[in-house]
Amino acid sequence: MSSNHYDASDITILEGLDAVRLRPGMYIGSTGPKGLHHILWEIVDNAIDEAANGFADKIEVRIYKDGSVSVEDNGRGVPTDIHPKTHVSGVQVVFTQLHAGGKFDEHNYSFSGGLHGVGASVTNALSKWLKVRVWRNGTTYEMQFHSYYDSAKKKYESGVPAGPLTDTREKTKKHGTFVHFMPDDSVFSTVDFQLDTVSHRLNELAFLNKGLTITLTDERITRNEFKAEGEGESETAEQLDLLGASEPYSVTYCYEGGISDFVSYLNDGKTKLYPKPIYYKGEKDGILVEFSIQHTSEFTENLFSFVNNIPTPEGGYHEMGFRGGITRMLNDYARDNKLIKDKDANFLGDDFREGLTAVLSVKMKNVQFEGQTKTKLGNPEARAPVDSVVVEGLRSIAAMPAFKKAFEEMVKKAQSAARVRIAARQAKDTARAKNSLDNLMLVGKLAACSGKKPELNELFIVEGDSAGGTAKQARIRQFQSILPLRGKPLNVEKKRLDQVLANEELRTLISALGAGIGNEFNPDKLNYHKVIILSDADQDGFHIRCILLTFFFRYMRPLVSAGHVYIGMPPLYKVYKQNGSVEEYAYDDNELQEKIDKVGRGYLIQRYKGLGEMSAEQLWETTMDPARRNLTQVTLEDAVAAENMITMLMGDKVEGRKEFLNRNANFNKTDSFMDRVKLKKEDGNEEE
Ligand code: TSJ
Repeated sequence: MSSNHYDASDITILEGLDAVRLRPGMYIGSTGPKGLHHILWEIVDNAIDEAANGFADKIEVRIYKDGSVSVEDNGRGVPTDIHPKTHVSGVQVVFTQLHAGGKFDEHNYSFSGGLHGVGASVTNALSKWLKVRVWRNGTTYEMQFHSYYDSAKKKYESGVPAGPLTDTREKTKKHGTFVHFMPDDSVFSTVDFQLDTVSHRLNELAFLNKGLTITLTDERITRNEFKAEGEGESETAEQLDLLGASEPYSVTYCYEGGISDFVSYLNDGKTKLYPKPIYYKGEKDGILVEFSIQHTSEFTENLFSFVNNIPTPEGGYHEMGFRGGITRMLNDYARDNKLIKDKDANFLGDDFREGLTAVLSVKMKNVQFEGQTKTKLGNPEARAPVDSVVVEGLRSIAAMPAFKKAFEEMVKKAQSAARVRIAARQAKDTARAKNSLDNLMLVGKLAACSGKKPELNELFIVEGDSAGGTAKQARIRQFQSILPLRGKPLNVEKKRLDQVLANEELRTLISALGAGIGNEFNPDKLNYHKVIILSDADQDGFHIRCILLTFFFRYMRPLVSAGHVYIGMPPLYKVYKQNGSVEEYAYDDNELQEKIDKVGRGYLIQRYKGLGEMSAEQLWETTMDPARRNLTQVTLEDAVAAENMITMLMGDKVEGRKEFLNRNANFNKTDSFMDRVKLKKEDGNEEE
């Protein structure tokens, strides 16, 4: 009857995995590209934990030609001994029990949880097959799982062990874990791992885990093919051989400086106020706090925060603690050093944050993520410990002679920021007064909707008066507002708030949105929950889109991080028949071919050079009708990439821009700020 016992425990285990397959969204958010990558991150997180505990310093990720992926670390190896209660190996537990993570790591330093942290069993449940190899105790263990349709039982079996964990008797000194799996194409809408998504995230993880070496190899593409994408030309055959260019594309990330290198990377191409980023790591009340800062000559704040290695673009209590700590310490420092007169007021936090680039990485248990995109830390208990570690860290660094100059520069910058703040306040009051006078004029520009529910309302920012006019005719007045833009708005990169407010086009936009600007931006006051940029699919249109995104990113970041910004995608072509019997729209060249094939003989093609060429009816059915249009949401999933892109595209550092555009022109993906902007670069344009 002992085999019965085994079966029984086996069945409960399988029921767990069946639940995952039944409702994958509950465990990984979606079955789209995000969900697909999620099951890879589940595995990577396990290896990262092992590294964070100090048992591994190398992680290798490999994407194979058949679309499968593997992750290997050089840690202790997943425990292989038989669990006394369940009578199965540790490896089997990890891959067949939901949330098995906690079983082994009670005594370890593990902060998995939150967005990821559903466990490796979820990856197993959603894979066609999964193979594990563990090097441990001087030998090599192997185990396999698979998922298949059982026609006798008329149901899907998920993540079933093909056999028990076996000792292959292959002696080795090696230790570590290797997991190789094939995502199930009957679960996911796409099983195509995106090289740029995977490499961005691994790069980020390398920054966040100082000294950890992460290698990514993509066997689907050679080094030369990768290079050619970036440069538009390739080497001769002999040159290729010398470079090993026919080898698979491979990249290694390792940062001895950790998040301090991260800050240097973010500030690449900017003018720094002091040469080296400041770095500190401390712990308080069970919360680990690591931060690095460096000021530049720019005017906006750039804080990239993470909780348990997960980006938190919507901020939260850790950011509040961080900002509070900086303000408190620097005001104290300024007073102690007589940089503020006894009778003068303290600096405001904003003054210290002008031109600040910072990375904050917090590690804690029981994280609560909140916000529109669940990327905001909702644990109030994080605030005070972060604040106090920041104060303690900055104090100890300020006491070091080598950093004296840096702190003096910070206060100097704050002094100039404070001066401008006072001037800007006056400019803003004028702008406000002017705006109220302008309101009548504004009505002329903005065709406001009649509905009063911001969550339903949409604001279309349309390039050009003529397209603006068409959009006004096409819209549904109840919930769609149209704001036509005359010419190009001001490029706000490197502009101060007072200069931004002096620009009429942007003022109109700010007042239409109704939520303020800069640090006073309040998303609760927004008049529109969808802000849709509608520009032509040409160079100028791309540039206008970049300018608007830069404006939102620099001065209304919560608008972007909460997912309120969208890019409207007008079609590039219409394929039709003379007699009017067929009309098909195509949004890119591939689709054009599809539509031509679909329409058959005797078709005509119209190429739209701009929105202005469309009739109201065409604009409505292709671009504005919620049921048929093709909107792309701009999100801050990759705020770091967005930051780099903006510095590169919109700033004054020209070098690198062309290569950057070429490199990114071929990716055609769906959900980050970058990608949106990448779409337009289809023609490989450099603007300006
Ligand atoms: F979860 C997983 F199986 F998918 C996976 C786990 C995948 C990969 C690539 C690595 C790992 C992993 C797990 N690497 N290292 C570990 N370590 C343990 O599981 C481990 C080893 C020893 C002990 C111990 O207390 O002796 C504890 C743990 C958690």
